[in-house]
Amino acid sequence: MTDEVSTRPTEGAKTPVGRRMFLGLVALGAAGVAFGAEAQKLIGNKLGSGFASLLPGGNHFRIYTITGSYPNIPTSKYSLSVSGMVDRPMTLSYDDLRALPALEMVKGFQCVTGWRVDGVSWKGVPLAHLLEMAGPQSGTVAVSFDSYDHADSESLLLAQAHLPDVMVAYEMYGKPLSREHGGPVRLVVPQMYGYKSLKWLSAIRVVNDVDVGFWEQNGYPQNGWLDGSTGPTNPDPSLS
Ligand SMILES: Nc1nc2c(c(=O)[nH]1)N[C@H]1C(S)=C(S)[C@@H](COP(=O)(O)O)O[C@H]1N2
Ligand SMILES: [Mo]
Repeated sequence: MTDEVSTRPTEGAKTPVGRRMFLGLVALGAAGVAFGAEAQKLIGNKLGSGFASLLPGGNHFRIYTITGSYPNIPTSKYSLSVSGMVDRPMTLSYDDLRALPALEMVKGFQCVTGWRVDGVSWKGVPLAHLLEMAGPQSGTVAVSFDSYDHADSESLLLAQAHLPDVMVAYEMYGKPLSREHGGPVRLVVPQMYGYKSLKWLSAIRVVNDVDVGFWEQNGYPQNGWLDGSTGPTNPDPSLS
């Protein structure tokens, strides 16, 4: 338990400012349960791109890991399962993924703790394409994501998961995605805060209920829209 508490703010473990901001955000997140959209707006204002400019060392990534280490998965051993309530469950190898029609995009990346990186180029497969291949069954509402770190987890509403820029990425800046950044394969959700972009992606599961992910259990909003981005949101106010 002690270990759990100390690993919670790991998002900012290497950046003391980030750690303080994280703890502040947990408080704001708790307020979010009570005040919903208002609190989320407050989070956006306090920690949005404007705030990022006040932090030292802008425009570069911080490397985050809940566990304190990075899973080591050779591409030859990598596999991604797409399962749950789907008509065609599948397991894809790294080569399978690379053989699918690829999407390339350049997007900003922003963490709730305030840092932001502009112009990040990614290459991968649109999540919508994988979902189409697997065939979500009727009555399903969300997609859950698991990590090879066995610690982080995330989820998106099915409608959010179908946004055209939500990507299962295997390249960053024109090179194979590095281990630190979640390689061989991570999720990238450019219109939401960075915590939604789960690293070391191991499984995609189509489900009929929202699984509350790691960061959400620690106070981050389920709908992690960046300031200025909106889209389908969960109607359950406790998951706003
Ligand atoms: N598996 C896993 N994925 C993760 C995290 C993590 O700790 N573990 N941190 C999240 C957070 S809070 C952010 S801001 C981004 C940071 O991505 P980076 O480590 O590539 O900079 O990864 C997200 N995905
Ligand atoms: Mo983050």
